Amino acid sequence: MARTIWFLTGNSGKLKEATHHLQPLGYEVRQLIVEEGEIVEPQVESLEEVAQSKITQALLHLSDDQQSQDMILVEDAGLFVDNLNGFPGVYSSYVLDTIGCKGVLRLLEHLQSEDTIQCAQLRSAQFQAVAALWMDGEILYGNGVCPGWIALESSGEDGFGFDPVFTPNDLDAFGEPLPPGTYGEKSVHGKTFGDISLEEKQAYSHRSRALNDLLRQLPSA
Ligand code: ITT
Repeated sequence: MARTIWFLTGNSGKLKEATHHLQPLGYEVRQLIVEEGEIVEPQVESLEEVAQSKITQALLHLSDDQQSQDMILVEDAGLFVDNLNGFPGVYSSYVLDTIGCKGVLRLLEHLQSEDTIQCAQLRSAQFQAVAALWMDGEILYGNGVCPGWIALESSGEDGFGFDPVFTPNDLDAFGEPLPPGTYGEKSVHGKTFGDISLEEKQAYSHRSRALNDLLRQLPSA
């Protein structure tokens, strides 16, 4: 019988992505639905600490039987802008809800250059993701990074969150990200995540990388 993984998330896109990765390995992914406001996102320094706290809170929603047989998955992500010392980072959801993409663009208004490469370097940023899986009393962590830069203006209707202002770096032939300004086998040609399809985004996605990192540590069900 497939072992159940309870995924604590309010984001249906994330649920779909995790099912896509974990079902072929013999796991059944189910959404752990918790009433709004019941899960508190702690004000801590790292994505791993946020994930750990969410797992502790999620455990309270599983019965003893479920705790002995099932697993819990959480994922946390954020946008880290180098010239803002990593802000908004762990505060990404809050910053998106308050100042939004426009506010982030305004914070970087003084960082511009006619030279595209220099501009990308001045405005460099990365999405980071942590996928954490609780199993048999222990937590496994997977990490994923997507380096890129903050565009000069918002663009595109696809995606969510900071997608309309984020352009990922090119990838090499092995799918690994290159430094800003380096041409690679795969490129969005200066478009933002908001301009490309979800399928195309997968190749660059911090979340896919974090899940794959986790899967490498996981025994087959
Ligand atoms: P949970 O219910 O699972 O917590 P969430 O939608 O709150 O899902 P995260 O905590 O993973 O999402 O991400 C925090 C914020 O970071 C999220 O609100 C977005 O603003 C931003 N973010 C994360 N990944 C992103 C991506 O791929 N594209 C654009 N913005 C992203």
